[in-house]
Formats: sequence, structure tokens, C-alpha cells
Amino acid sequence: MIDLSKITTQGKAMYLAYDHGIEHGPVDLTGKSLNPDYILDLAVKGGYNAVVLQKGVAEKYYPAYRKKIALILKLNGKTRLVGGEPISRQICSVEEAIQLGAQAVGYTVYVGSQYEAEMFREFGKIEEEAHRAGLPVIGWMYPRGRAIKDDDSPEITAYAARVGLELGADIVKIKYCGSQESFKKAVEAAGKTKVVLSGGPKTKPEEFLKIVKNVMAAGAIGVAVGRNVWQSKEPLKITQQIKDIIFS
Ligand code: FBP
Repeated sequence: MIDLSKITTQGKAMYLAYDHGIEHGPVDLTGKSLNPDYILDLAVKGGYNAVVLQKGVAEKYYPAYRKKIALILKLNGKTRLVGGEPISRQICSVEEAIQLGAQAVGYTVYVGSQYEAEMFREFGKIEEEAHRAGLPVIGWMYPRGRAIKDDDSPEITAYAARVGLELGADIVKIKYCGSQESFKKAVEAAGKTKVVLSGGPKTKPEEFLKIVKNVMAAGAIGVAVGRNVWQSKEPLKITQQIKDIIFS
């Protein structure tokens, strides 16, 4: 089993996701969040277990924070500008991630895409290299593409979580599928692979906190959240509220 202790606290996890610059564009990086230093500082002050970055931001900004917070390096990525079936290819190697200071690596798989097989193959290679170096692998397991009618249905979410286990992910990051009961089925489907919630678009704080409560009660180990924190008017306040739920 891969050691998760560098990116967890007593088995629980709170990650600050900040790969939106490539996935969504600067439109999502409202206010101060356009500045990576602001996010890294927030991650440190908020007591997150790790911050999620793409390689360019990691290379230019992470060195000053290396001793203060762990890094999860996202190895693939794509913009929202390309139409058609989704595919996200590897743009950073495991070796480069390690040199940049990563304690874990992440990779998005669009489960159900026409190009699923290519992402499976890349994920497999990454998993092999990362595990050889002792690094955990986190799978962003997102059902997507023409074949997926309802990407947040309980069945499809559990299927995506299970695919993460089958592919060798140590942690899967999945979206909320509507209730504590349905999320529990996804957690069960993931077996010994741990599950974290993928935050989703900014919503009311009380709604988001309810979701966090539900997923923790369902057996998740924590959250990897972006917009619901750094698009908030009070990012440190909601961070503390999330932390209270996860680590209580
Ligand atoms: P949020 O908490 O802001 O939803 O971030 C989670 C995340 O997975 C990011 O890591 C990623 O950039 C984004 O969501 C991708 O979202 P989508 O593919 O649904 O547009």
C-alpha cells in the first residue's frame, strides 16, 4: 500500500484545488484568486493538507512555499475551448513532478469518453512510475462525453469511482451525486481506494457545508475544493468550517 501520510492528517484530507486556469480560464479566477501567491498563502494559512497545481504555476510560485505545504501536481489538463469528445493528455512527467516537489500526482480520466482508452493507458503508465517512486496517485474520475447521459447520476458516479480502483488510483476525486446514501455507494464501489469530494461550482456556503457533511458521513476521507473556497467572500471562514467537519 502506498503511504498517504504526507498528504493526509490522521487519514483525513483537505486539498485546495487550483488548476482552473487551464481548465476554465481566468474567468473563474475572480478577485485576488488570479494571483497564485494569494492561493498558496491561503492554502498555508487555512491549514490545507496540500495544494493542487499545474506544472507552470508550481515551477514559478511553489518554491517559496515548498517547506510550508505539500504539492499535488496535476499531470494532465485541457482547456474548455476544444469541442468534441473530451480527452486530457499528460503534459508533465512524474519525474518533473518530483523535481518540482510533488508529494502526490493527479490525473483526470474522462470515464465514458471515446478517448477513454488513451487516458487509461497514460494513467497506467503514470501509476507505475509514481508508485515506483512511492508517490500516491489521485484520479479525477469524471464521467463525460456523448455516451454519458447523466454525469452526476449515482450509478455513473459509483462506476467512475470503481474505475479508479480498477486503474490503481490511491485516491479518487469524484463529484457529488445527490445524497449521502448515493455517495456511500460510490465510496463502497471504490473499495480500498480512498474518496475525496470534488467541490463543484460556487454555491451558498450552507449548501456546500451540508454536502461536505454528507460525503464525510458516507465514508469519504475529505475534499479537494477550489471555487467554493477562493471565490468565497470569506475564504478562511469557510475553510475553517470545512475543516471542522472533516477533522471533527
Ligand atoms: P472545484 O472545487 O472548483 O470544482 O475544483 C475541482 C476541480 O476538479 C478542479 O480541480 C478542476 O479544475 C475543475 O474542478 C474541473 O471542473 P470541470 O471539469 O467540471 O469543469
